[in-house]
Amino acid sequence: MKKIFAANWKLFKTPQETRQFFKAFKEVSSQSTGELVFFPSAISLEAASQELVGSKIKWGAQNCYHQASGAFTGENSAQVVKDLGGSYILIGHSERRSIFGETDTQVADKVAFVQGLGLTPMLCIGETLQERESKKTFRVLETQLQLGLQKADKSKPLVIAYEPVWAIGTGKVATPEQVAETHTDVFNILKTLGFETTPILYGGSVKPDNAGELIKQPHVSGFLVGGASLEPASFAKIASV
Ligand code: G2H
Repeated sequence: MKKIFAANWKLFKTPQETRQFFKAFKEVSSQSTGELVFFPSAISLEAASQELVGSKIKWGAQNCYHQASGAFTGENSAQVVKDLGGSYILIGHSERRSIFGETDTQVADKVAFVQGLGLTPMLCIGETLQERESKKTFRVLETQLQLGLQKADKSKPLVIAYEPVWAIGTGKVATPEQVAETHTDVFNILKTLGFETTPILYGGSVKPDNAGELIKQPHVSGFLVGGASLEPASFAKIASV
């Protein structure tokens, strides 16, 4: 299966910086045989869509509402992402859950809505440090997947991103052993739920110098990269492992 290398730009990069990134990235990215996906911030999506016309590089939004349009002030429309040529929507990132209070029920509605539009949801799951230390990791991931996928269509594309919350933007990457063990758990949970062919990405402080080891671990189908995706050469290196 083709590896997936996804870039989560969070609230970084203006439209102009987005255009500059892609001009530089196209020069350095030819080594990657994987599927490349970018998640710019909402206001830079149109710039990305214009820069990527005719390219194999995919893109999408970091969040959406579970309806296409209406009186939902401040929300993003996945329908508009689709109309602009986007392919993916990131759903349930830990920052959405912890800062904006997004629940598993909302996540489930978004996953179903995005699949219904013909886009691919990239559903993020992960445990906090406290949950890991109190040996609740498996249960937390199982609950997030059971609830988040309760309305999902098994016949439609879906990607899972496992991101331990304690490894996000902290520089504390999970060890290869932790990644192997937890990705195997996620795979087994997905299998029980009937989603055994779903790619499982790892995210959390992935860098050019740790990507090579992490990609070799069982059930690691690629990466979701934050900080190290903001610079073209750095992300191109990660996407070439
Ligand atoms: C986790 C990740 C990207 P970073 O949020 O989703 O960010 O690679 O900076 O830890």
